[in-house]
Amino acid sequence: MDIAKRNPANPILRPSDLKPCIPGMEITCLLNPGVFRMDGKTWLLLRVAERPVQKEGIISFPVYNEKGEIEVLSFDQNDPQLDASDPRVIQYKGQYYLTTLSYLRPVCSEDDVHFSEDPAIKPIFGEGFQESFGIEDCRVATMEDGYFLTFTEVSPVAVGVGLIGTKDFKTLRREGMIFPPHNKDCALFQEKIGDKYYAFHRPSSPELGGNYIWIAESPDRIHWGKHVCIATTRPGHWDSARVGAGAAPIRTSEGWLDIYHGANKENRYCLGALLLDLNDPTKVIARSDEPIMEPIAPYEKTGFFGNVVFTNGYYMKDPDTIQMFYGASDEVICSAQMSVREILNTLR
Ligand code: MAN
Repeated sequence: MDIAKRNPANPILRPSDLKPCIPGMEITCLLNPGVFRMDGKTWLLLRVAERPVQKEGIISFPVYNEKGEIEVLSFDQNDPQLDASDPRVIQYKGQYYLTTLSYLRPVCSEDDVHFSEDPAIKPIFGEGFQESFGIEDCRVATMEDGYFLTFTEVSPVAVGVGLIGTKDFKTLRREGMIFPPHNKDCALFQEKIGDKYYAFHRPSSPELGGNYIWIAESPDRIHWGKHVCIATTRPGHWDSARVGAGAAPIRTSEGWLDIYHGANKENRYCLGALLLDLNDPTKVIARSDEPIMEPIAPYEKTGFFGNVVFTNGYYMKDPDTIQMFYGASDEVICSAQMSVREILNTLR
C-alpha cells in the first residue's frame, strides 16, 4: 500500500530550474538528494548529472582527466563494440562509462517547496581519480560534531563510498573512500550506540550473494568492521534484484526505522521499511512485505529512467512526520510526507 502523501507541487525541481555548472554542458537529470537543516532552512544536496547536448548518432559525456579537468569522450552510436542499452551506463570494448557526470549541488528553502541557491555554499565536485566519473547519491548525517556526508564515488576502476565531514559546508574535510568497491547506498546512523558509530552500506557480491543491505560499526566513522548482512533481495518480490538503505534510520520507541529502496529485475524502484533493534541494529525486527511507496505518479513512471522512486534524505518535521525528498524517474526532485506511526502499522 502506498502511504506517501505526495506534495501537490511535485516535481519541486526539474533540470531546467538550474543552470549547468560545467561550461558547455546541459543538466540532464536531478537525482536523489541528501537532506539537512542549517540556519533554519531545509537544504537539499542534489545529485546533478550533466553532459553535452547530444548530437545525432553520437554519445558524448564528460569525465575528469588526470589533471582534474573536464574532458568529453565521444562514441559512435552504431559502433558494434558499444553497448548503450542502458541510458545511465554504457560499455565500450568491455570498459564501462557513465553517460553523465554527477556532482552534489546545495539548494535551500524556507517552505520546502521553493528552493534556491546560496552563493556562499558551493557545489561539491569529484576530486581525484577515484571520483573521475563523478560523485552521487549523498546521505547527510547530522551529528553532534557536524555534518557527515556519505556518497558514491565512481571511476573507471570502481564504485565505492566516500566520506566528507563539515561543520558549515564551507570548509570540507575529505576523508577518502570508507567502503571499498563495489559499494554504495551508505547511510550513517546519526547517533552512537554504546561507544560505536554505525552505518548501512550495500556491497555487491555477484558470484555468490547479491546486492544486499549490510551494517557495520566503527570507532571513528573512517574504519569499519563487524559487517553483518541484514537484508537480502527476495525472489518474486518487488525487491527481488537489489536493495539499498535510504538515509539515517529514525529512532522510534519500537526500534530503528529505515526507509530503503528495492528494485526488481525490470528496474522498478519502490520503497519499503526495515525495523531494527534499538540496542543491536544487526537484529531485524520487521520488514515490509509490500512497498510503502511505488512509482505511480506520471513523473515517477516516465523520465530519464522511468519507474523509479528513490530516497536518501528526509528531516523530521515533528516527531511523527517524515518530510521526505526523493528522486523520481532519475530526472526530477519531489517531496512527500510519511507518518512514522503509519509505517510502523504496516509492519505489524
Ligand atoms: C547505476 C545507476 C547510475 C549510477 C551508476 C554508478 O548504474 O545507479 O545512476 O550512475 O550505477 O553508481
